[in-house]
Amino acid sequence: MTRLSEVALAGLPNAVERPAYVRSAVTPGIVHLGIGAFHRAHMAAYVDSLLGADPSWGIIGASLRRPDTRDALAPQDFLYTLAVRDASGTRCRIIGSLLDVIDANADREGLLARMADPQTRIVSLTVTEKGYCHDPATGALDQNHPDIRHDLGDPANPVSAPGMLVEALARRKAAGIAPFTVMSCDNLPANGRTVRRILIALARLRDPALADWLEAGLACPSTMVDRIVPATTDADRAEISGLTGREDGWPIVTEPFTQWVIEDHFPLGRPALETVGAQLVEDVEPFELMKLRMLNGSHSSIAYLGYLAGYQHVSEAIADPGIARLIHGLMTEEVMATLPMPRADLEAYRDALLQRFANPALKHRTWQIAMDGTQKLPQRLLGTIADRLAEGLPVTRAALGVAGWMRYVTGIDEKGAPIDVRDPHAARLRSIADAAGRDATRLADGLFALEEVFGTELPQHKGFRETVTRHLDSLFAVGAAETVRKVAG
Ligand code: CS2
Repeated sequence: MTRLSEVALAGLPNAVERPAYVRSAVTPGIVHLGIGAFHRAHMAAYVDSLLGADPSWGIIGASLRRPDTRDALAPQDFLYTLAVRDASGTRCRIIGSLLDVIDANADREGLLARMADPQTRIVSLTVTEKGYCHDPATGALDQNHPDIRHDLGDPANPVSAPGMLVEALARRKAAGIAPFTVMSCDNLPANGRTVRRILIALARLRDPALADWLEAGLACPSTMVDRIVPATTDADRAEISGLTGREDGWPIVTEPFTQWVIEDHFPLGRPALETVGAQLVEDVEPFELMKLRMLNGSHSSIAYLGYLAGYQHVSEAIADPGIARLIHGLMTEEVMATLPMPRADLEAYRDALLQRFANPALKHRTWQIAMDGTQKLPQRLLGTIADRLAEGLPVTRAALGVAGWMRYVTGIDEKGAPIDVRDPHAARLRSIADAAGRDATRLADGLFALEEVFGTELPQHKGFRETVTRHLDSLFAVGAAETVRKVAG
């Protein structure tokens, strides 16, 4: 079968959408760090929609860890297929906004030079929660993170995303070029403020004058990003090739829904994203809080409890009436009261989420969402819990999500089979779990002591500890499906 490429765009089936602009006229204006599936289904698609009107915002992607995206896309001129899928079928679109992918490990200088180039006006990021090298409970830079220690020792050859950004910004300062705008597109609370705090803290450890320069001129608009993008499978590849008649080294599958809310603060300019469906607003934080607590809080709860109950995919887990009731109740009875939006809007948002989770065509693995729990729990579940406890309100369902995580990280499922627990702190989780065995109190105590996850205040709340421990005990005794039924009512 012919490989997808510029030349092979000719002759694609009519149903396949393709770039509506002359690709050779596109120039790079954006560098994107973390060129994974999410970015390629989200921001790259928005940018693709506007390059016809303004070709100055092409994207240069960068992988900080692995060469696999570059290897897959270079032979096809960095084109790829975005397949939008629901129960009614699959629609394919070829995305052309990605002009190149730099593998940072192979060409660190090339990447830094590209970021320092005046043509680059925005550096955006999807490096996942752990890529920020911060303390998830406080949002502060983790100065003891091995990558940060490396980057402080050898600032010109950074390995972390913050180190890369600060070095590129230092080069711009030295050359008299204004800072690029840093746009985080990760699921972190106040992601703009958070990345700004981290970058300035790191710069200050290197060079106070650099930190002052950034304080004065670095713009980091916050964003709320939303689109569900499961990892691509071999079955996806086969289906997509069948539809396009082209071999694609790494197509992406996603849902029809997409949302992007962006704070409008781009001193060096920005693409007209409002013309292609993004919402540009003054203050993103209420949207972010809503999305993290409603969508991602539900997602993580479904992931841990659903995995333990034996469900491989979100759509199967949410088809279980107990899980559906739990998640409906979590959003309605526990999360909504912590959010500033009108109740009716939140109910409509909840109903749309339940439908999106049920999309049977997506095959979103519970295991995928279960990854990196130590980095995700604070903003997804613990924020809701802290706000409610401060008001003296119950947290039964959210606490079950936390207990589900605790049970999951023991690394042994309900049938006694091993769980592949992926987390930057996997080894610590493992040793806490091994020491506790199936003793719920010991396990909960051991995990509550992880300050970077739970902070210092939450673990002191006796009622919360007891609720989580009781749920955890039940998860050990009767399993996830039965515990969920009991708690969901
Ligand atoms: C998911 C998110 O993997 C996860 O942790 O909860 O990637 C989720 O699918 C997106 O945030 C949806 O916008």
